[in-house]
Amino acid sequence: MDQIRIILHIDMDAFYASVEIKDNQELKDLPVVVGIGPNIDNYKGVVSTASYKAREFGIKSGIPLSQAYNKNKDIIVLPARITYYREVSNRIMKILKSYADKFQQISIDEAFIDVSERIKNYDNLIDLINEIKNEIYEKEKLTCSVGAGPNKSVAKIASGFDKPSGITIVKPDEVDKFLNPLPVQKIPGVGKKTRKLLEKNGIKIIEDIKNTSRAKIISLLGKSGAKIYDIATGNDKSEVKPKGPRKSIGFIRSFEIAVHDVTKVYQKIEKLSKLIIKKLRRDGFQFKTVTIVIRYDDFSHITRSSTLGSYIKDYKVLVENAKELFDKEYKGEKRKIKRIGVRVSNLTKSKIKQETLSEYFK
Ligand code: TTP
Ligand code: MG
Repeated sequence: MDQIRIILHIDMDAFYASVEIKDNQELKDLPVVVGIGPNIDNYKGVVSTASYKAREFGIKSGIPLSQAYNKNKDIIVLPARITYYREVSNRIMKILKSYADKFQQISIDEAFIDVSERIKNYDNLIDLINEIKNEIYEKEKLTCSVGAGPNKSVAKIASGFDKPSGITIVKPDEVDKFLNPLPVQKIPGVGKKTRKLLEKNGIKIIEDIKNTSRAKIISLLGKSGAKIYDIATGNDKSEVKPKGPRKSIGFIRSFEIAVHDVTKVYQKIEKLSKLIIKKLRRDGFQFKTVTIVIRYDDFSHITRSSTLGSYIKDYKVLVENAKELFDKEYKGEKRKIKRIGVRVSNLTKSKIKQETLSEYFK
């Protein structure tokens, strides 16, 4: 028999907003919104997240700030400080790692930890979860919600079950009872489109998936159907695994004032390419694919890539390719540029011993 697994999913509550509130207690219990966009003081941009107070008015991630303002004229909009949130996140992840047999970060504010080895059964799990929550709260003054179960999807669904600051433990023999009544969109990966498709076939809750054959679900949803069926039936076997090898290296920078001047963009491309080569050399990689990201002053953005004939770690080749991609895209374009990014991917470990960096910055 397979060993019973104990997997936790930890998700910080209203993460960006909570970080802002902990730094300014006067904001506690107020409808706080963290905004991202060109001019958030005038409600131009989007809501990255909303405090739980703001959520009472229907304000949520992804809606325009103007819409949030219409829902509640008293909202307090704060600019996102992503670098700072990342620092806080890194410290939280370090705490989580210290409790884990296996650890997998999923996003800036959520992670899975497998604790099957150190806990062995579900009886004392609540103590461990409280210990984790307390340590995070003591050190960072932030709350999180925790879900626990015998597989990753059950843990993930469970962490969202009792937010904010909830703990939901689903023991192996409770999985069916827990999953059955939930709407299908609770399954990670089931978005609007899939939900509609399932609904059209009379499948609304997870129990309905179970009462349909695996083959039928696959014929409806294609490849992802197999995974969705397995999750619905409590058979998600995927492992908590640490982040895989690095897939890309890239940097993105903003212009203080949007530009139309190509030489200014070139200068940025050169700067970003130097940073990339520096990191590439330090980590011992070569690349094959070059990508640029352009964000215009109207907030739209495009991504363009080209793949070279062989693996390269050369600064000049990178700059030339990035500029070429840029030229192709920007020729005749009237809009100004607000942000430019360069990224290399398709990485392989470089076999040649690391040479001095200065060579690449001549
Ligand atoms: P989430 O964990 O999805 O949301 P949350 O932590 O704000 O709230 P919850 O209590 O429901 O977990 O996302 C984590 C952070 O990622 C969030 O604080 C802000 C950012 N984010 C965006 O910038 N845009 C988005 O559309 C979403 C969903 C999140
Ligand atoms: Mg969260």
